[in-house]
Amino acid sequence: MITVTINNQKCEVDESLSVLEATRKAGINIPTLCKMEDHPATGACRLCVVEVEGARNLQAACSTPVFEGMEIRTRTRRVREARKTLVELLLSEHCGECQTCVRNGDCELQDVAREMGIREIRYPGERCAGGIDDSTPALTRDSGKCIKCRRCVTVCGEVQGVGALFPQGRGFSTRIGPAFTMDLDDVPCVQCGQCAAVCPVGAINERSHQEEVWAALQDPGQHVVVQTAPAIRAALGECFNYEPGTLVTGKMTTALRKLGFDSVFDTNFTADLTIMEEGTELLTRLKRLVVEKDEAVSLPMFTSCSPGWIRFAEYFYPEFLPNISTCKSPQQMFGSVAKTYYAGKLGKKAEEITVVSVMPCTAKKYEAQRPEMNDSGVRDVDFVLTTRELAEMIKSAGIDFRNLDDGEMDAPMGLSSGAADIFANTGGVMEAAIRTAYELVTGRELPLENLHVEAVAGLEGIKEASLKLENCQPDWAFLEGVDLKVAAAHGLSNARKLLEALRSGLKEYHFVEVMTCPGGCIGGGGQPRYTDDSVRLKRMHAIFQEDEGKVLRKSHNNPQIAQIYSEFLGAPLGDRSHHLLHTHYTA
Ligand code: HC0
Repeated sequence: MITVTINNQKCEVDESLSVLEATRKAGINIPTLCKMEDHPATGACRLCVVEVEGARNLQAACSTPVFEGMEIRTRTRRVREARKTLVELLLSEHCGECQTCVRNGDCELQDVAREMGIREIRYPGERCAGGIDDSTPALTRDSGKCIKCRRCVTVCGEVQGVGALFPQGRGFSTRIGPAFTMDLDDVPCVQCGQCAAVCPVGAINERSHQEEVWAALQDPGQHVVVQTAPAIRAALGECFNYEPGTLVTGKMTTALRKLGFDSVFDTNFTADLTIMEEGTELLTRLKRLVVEKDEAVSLPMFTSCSPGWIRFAEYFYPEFLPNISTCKSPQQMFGSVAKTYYAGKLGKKAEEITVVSVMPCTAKKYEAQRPEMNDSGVRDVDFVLTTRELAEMIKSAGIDFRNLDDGEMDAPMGLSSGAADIFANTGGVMEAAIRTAYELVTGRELPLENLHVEAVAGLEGIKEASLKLENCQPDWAFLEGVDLKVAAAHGLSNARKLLEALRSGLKEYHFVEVMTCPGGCIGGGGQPRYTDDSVRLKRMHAIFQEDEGKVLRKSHNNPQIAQIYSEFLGAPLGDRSHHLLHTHYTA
């Protein structure tokens, strides 16, 4: 520890801290529009300037380390005027249009301008070159609103390992975007929306589907079905001032009914269905390897539920496409069974059902419009709302979310196990699969108090586990003694590391889970802003709480899953399942 003086107060601080971190620990908030928790400083916005005794110029607090005896002043007239001028200059070139901006009321630039008491633009002049890029189904970019903070550049390049966005030009002419000012759809953007999740202003957002959903809800000829992803229930509350990690499953269900959805169902139901299909597929691949000695079988098998990951593999690692499970994601399985199985129960045609998804992920908007996702005969999922969009719809409908009673989801696609809940967390699909595979293969029940696979839980980028299969049931005797090796990666730069290790032969696994976003879906690009590791951990904890609070905790024990197989699908990987629930990907 070292001693520094902050605004004439002596403080003991860790010598590894920056001035920004040290002042925050001392309870002093310094504004910044570029620094992100969990990422090194870029010093791009300069809004965090402070005076340091002995230094001629003001110093950026985010990128200045503390030292013994340092004297820091955070609120002198010189500091306040410099910060105010910086914000005024940003506002002078920013195409704000605050009243009509999608970020009105949720904009970090608006917040600092208000906190600094800025009431006029003192330097009116040339505005940044605007330009809307709405080339992708998931995201829209508005360059005129960009403040060049470079947060999107950091997450796209370093966290996701994609590098679709970077700064070009200098000074006033600097543009952040794809190379040669191309559109996002022209470059290998995976549409994960992590850029939109960190953008402090309205420069990158999800493409809104709210108006289309309102129109469907008003259409008497449509039966409008909604499904909610596992991660929504642990984050939606943040839009209504609940602490991160507050579960709002029941209130969310009631709010969806009040919005006018005819049936309120759960993507978790098809997460359970995924475990049945994907587990069967994995065991089939293992049988080909072990019994038939088929060296051509593609192992490890990768999970297929995260559409940003699918796009990433298609762009960067097409040789691994045969390794990706043929299972559609739970979102897409839901759409195809809603428009066939459920439509049949209602006596309706697929065309008379509108399927709306609420997802934490912007890439789900892209996934829903992929040409192969129409096995019901029409588009399986019509519209995808992010968590943020659902919150906006609830607010604009005047629903008092905090005072809603808890509701229950409908049958026959609203019941799910705790194994489906944990799909939302990195490592969760793997754990859910292990819960079922272990019981099916060994015939032994896993005790409820011992379900978690600690080795694949948590925020470490790549996690590994192995499971020795012993005393297998006669049908699975070929797996006797097999050491099942599994791994889970989240954040695409971690997926890239794992794929490189596989490619070079450094690692070998049987089954690998890849989730596009850091932390898994709980950290999706459509979740409430702002998400850092502390928020991710709280949401993950809430998801485990949801799982642990259920009587039903294993996918194969879900009676509605048994019902859909007996009434409609037949068996996992059977003909109808194959047609409705599976697909394949090509580069
Ligand atoms: Fe996910 Fe999913 S768990 S991708 O992260 O598998 O978005 O929450 O809905 O489809 O179930 C997202 C979350 C889902 C799907 C499920 C999977």
